Amino acid sequence: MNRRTILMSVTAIGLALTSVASAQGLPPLEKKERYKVGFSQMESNNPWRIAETKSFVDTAESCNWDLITTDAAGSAAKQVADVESMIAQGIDVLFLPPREEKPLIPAVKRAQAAGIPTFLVDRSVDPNAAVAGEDFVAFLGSDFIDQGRRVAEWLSENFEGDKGVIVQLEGTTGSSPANDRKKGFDDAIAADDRFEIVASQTGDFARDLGRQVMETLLQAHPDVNVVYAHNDEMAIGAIQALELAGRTPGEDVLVVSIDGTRDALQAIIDGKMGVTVESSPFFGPLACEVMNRYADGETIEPWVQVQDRIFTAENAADHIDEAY
Ligand code: GYE
Repeated sequence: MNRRTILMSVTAIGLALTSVASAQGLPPLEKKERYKVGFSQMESNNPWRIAETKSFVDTAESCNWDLITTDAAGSAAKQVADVESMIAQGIDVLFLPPREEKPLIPAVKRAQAAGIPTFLVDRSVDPNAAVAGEDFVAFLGSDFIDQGRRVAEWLSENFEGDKGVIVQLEGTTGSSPANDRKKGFDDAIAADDRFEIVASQTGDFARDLGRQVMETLLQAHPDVNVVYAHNDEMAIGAIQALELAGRTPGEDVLVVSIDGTRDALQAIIDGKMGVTVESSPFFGPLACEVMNRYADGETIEPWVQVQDRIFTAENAADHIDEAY
């Protein structure tokens, strides 16, 4: 073999490897001493988001990450731009919690086109527009439909009245947890004919908006006796609105929600809230483990599912010290 044939065979092997990777649609991740990692946070206006970012920052050293974090301040357009800027900075891997299901698709596709393996964390994208295992490596997160279903089942078992008049505070419109927590709850609660959902409106996963929306809905539906909030921050906002209106959460209104924040566990201990189904923000260690498996050449399951606990008056005090 002369030098030219060696070169040609090396090129052929290179081409073959590239075509294997692109046949699977996923860019490979080379094993390295250190990785330049991007984490594109969507906003930092609640304890859940802050705990998630901190989990990535705390994992960086032990996972050999040079970590770049951004904060899109609640704007999907800025989150797309943040991802583009990380691509320009030459990240090896992207961890992305897409604020909404559709607007972040271009960011996912651009990262893939730039050869950057992308893992969606905590929220997913529209499965008709981008597919795990093809357009991005995997989704790491909870089963939101199941979370909504578990809240409905707890409510059905623990509500003592004859008629449950429910107000639902939805998360960010167009986000995967808002879509799925609504679906899981609505489908399951329909099985118990004591309940009626009289209003369902977005509070954007934010405490203050949750409070404002609850104030308005209370005027239209003074007979409400159940509030289902898609996250704890809105549940706490709703409790504030109820108290301001002279109601007694925990006595004349049952408040139920999802996440497991410190304030929610305290509200359960204080008897103001009935249940919160866990949705953990501590993704750093899981992200590290899955990234290393991918770098080792393993095929990653399209959905790396997180198992969630449930917090009620029975166990809230046991878990408040580890809460955020
Ligand atoms: O429940 C909420 C946050 O995407 C699972 O987003 C997450 C949700 C979480 O803002 O508090």
